[in-house]
Amino acid sequence: MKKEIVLILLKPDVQAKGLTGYIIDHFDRTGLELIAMKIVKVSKVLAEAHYRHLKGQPFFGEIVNYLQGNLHGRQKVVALVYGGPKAVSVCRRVAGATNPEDAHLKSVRGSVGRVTTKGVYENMVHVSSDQKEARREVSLWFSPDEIGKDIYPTKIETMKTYSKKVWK
Ligand code: DAT
Ligand code: MG
Repeated sequence: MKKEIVLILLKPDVQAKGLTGYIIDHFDRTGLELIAMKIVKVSKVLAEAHYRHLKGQPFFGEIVNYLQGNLHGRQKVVALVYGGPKAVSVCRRVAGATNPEDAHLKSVRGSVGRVTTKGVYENMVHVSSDQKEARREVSLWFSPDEIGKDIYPTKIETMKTYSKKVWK
């Protein structure tokens, strides 16, 4: 069976509620391969790029705010890449429906998500919707050398001037 790749994000309320391990456990128990994982501080630019296809929706500002952690005082997201047969549909089932009130009760969103009185879907996880989106999202959140295997084509770029933060 053809293997798929999926990007999962644990949104900042997952850490604020102490549910990081609980939620990763749900995805891990699927038997899919955990390919990469890291913690990311989410800039506005990154959050807007992630949700760029939803620009123009009335809730765009709120979901960018939510992903950045501005609603929960934790400016961090856990990003994971899983791979395996039917990874997208398997992980979307684990996550549950977009609106936590519609999500089945044993799903992540159905069990620990909520809709705020302001109407924000605090649905705790992002899961890629298809293989095209997964590639765009994984490329946005991870560099090739953060992923142990070549899941997408890479190239070598030689920089003339290059500076980066290193340990003192
Ligand atoms: P999903 O995250 O299930 O793939 P999506 O990609 O359509 O859903 O939307 C991205 C996020 O935007 C979603 O996680 C929650 C928010 N959202 C979507 N539809 C919404 C709505 N009608 N009202 C409020 N927030 C919404
Ligand atoms: Mg989506």
